[in-house]
Amino acid sequence: MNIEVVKGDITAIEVDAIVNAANRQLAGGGGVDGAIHRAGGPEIMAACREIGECPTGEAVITTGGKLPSPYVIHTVGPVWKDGSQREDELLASCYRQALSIAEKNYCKKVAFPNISTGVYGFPKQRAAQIALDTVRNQSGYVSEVEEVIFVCFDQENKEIYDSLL
Ligand code: AR6
Repeated sequence: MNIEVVKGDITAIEVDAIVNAANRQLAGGGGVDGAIHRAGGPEIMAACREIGECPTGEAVITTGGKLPSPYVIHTVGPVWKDGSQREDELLASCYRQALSIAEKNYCKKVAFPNISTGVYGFPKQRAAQIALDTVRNQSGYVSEVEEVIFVCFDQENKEIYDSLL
């Protein structure tokens, strides 16, 4: 599996599936979630309403609506408290579950945002290490997924990912 890091807006990227950092209600919100729903149009929200909710650490898939990528995989990251609330495990689960859904839908290229590192307050360095370790560990189990792109929106995350890679 090829792993790449870019800086930019995930809604502008053309892959098979982009991942959304959603909330459990799949209700839309700010950050990357807001950007994805704005750019993809109402079809994505309609599909989310049909699904209902998504527990923390799990993932669901919808159309990408008007986005350049045909699918959005919505995953719900943990809210950071103090590290003792299974935050690491739940964040790793987001990456694992999203990759597993990508695999089932024959997605070759998947783009991830830096889940939980915005409003949900997960420490960025710690989140990046978990993201990279989890994706690398899963690469042996997902044969359809050939490329994972980490799309960093802020410079700090981009520098962290570059240094870890
Ligand atoms: N493309 C890529 N990354 C982005 C973009 C974008 N267009 N916009 C922001 N980011 P956040 P969370 C980065 O807050 O912490 C929402 O309201 C951002 O810089 O979007 O998982 C949901 O509805 C940060 O590094 O998600 C939930 O309620 C990363 O995306 C809640 O926020 C994640 O920040 C989820 O919080």
